[in-house]
Amino acid sequence: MGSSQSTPEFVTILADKQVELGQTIILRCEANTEEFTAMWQKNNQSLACVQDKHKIRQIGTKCILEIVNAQEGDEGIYTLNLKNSVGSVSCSAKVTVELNEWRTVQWKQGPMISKLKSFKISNYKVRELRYLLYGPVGAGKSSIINTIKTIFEGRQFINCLAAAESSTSHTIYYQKYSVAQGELFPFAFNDIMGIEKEKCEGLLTDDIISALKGHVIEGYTFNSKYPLSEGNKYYRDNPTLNDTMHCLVNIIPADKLALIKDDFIERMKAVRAIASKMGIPQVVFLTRVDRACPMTKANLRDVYKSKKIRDKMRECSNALGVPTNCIFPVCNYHEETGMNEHIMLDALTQIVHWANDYMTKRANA
Ligand SMILES: Nc1nc2c(ncn2[C@@H]2O[C@H](COP(=O)(O)OP(=O)(O)OP(=O)(O)O)[C@@H](O)[C@H]2O)c(=O)[nH]1
Ligand SMILES: [Mg+2]
Repeated sequence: MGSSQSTPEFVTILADKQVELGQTIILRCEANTEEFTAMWQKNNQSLACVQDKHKIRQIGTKCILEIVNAQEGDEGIYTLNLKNSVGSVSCSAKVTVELNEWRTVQWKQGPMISKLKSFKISNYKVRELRYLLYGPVGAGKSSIINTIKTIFEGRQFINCLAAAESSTSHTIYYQKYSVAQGELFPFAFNDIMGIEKEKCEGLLTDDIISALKGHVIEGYTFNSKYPLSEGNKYYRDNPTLNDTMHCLVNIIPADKLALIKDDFIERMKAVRAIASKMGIPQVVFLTRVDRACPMTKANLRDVYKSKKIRDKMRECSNALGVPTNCIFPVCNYHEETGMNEHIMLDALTQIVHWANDYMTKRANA
């Protein structure tokens, strides 16, 4: 009379798993009875078992799911449901598959700095390769200069005032920042007023183009209503190769990519189109990666293993039309992150060559 069966219960539950690409994922748990039917699900759908990939086993009260050769597509929430005639019970676990490093970096700071310091610009008349940093307000333009100067000059540099979070541009003067330690390093940066969110005011596209061409003289205060024009004392009529920019560096905050996309991308694209016409190399520095990815924040060396950052780079590439090999995730010096030279040095090592190639082409034109 009646059944002695009761709803199955878990004695041990599934544990979250983090594995490396290619490893075997083993999910296991144990019930208090053998009398149940087990059903595995992935992301709330019945698990579609693939031969030689998924192995489902039940050994007495134990349930095991093995997934061999872990790939990104194997990530998800796995649920095991145990059911008998009386009732059912389920438990879930998250599976994460770590990527291999998708960009290799030389993690030795000393040789990277020496190489950059001894880099010879191919035209002796050009003292520094010039980089124009351009991007939305608060993207981290000033912080990039501070970080670079701190790395190369060996002390924390804060002259290039980095702003507290705000929606209006903190940098309003056009300034050149050289880098020197005894002698000059072969690169200099111009930090320009950001593009502002509200009413899309801020730096006019015409001014950015003038800056790229070397017409803007340092000390000029940008005016969001009127572009700099000939006749102004800050307008350089005949810029030389020392005045023109040799590389456009678009600065995009990784943690705010979704927010800026609609508002600014069209403007940035317009500037890019003109820079392309001029043949100027263009790259993207994806800043604030520590804010966009907790794994990267915990260890900046994991930046090139982070799926979040890789996806941000793809998103950025699609939005701006810049190939991903020209996008560099960087992290600026910040009280939360401390110093983080390697990824910045890696980015610089790449872009000095591209700027030098452009300058050489211009010199020979
Ligand atoms: N956590 C973190 N914070 C950053 C990073 N880069 C910049 N910040 C912070 O973001 C804020 C804005 O940085 P700025 O360097 O002033 O940005 P900007 O692009 O020069 O801004 P405007 O001159 O106003 O256009 C500051 O509070 C910085 O400390 C980064 O890589 N990580
Ligand atoms: Mg600034």
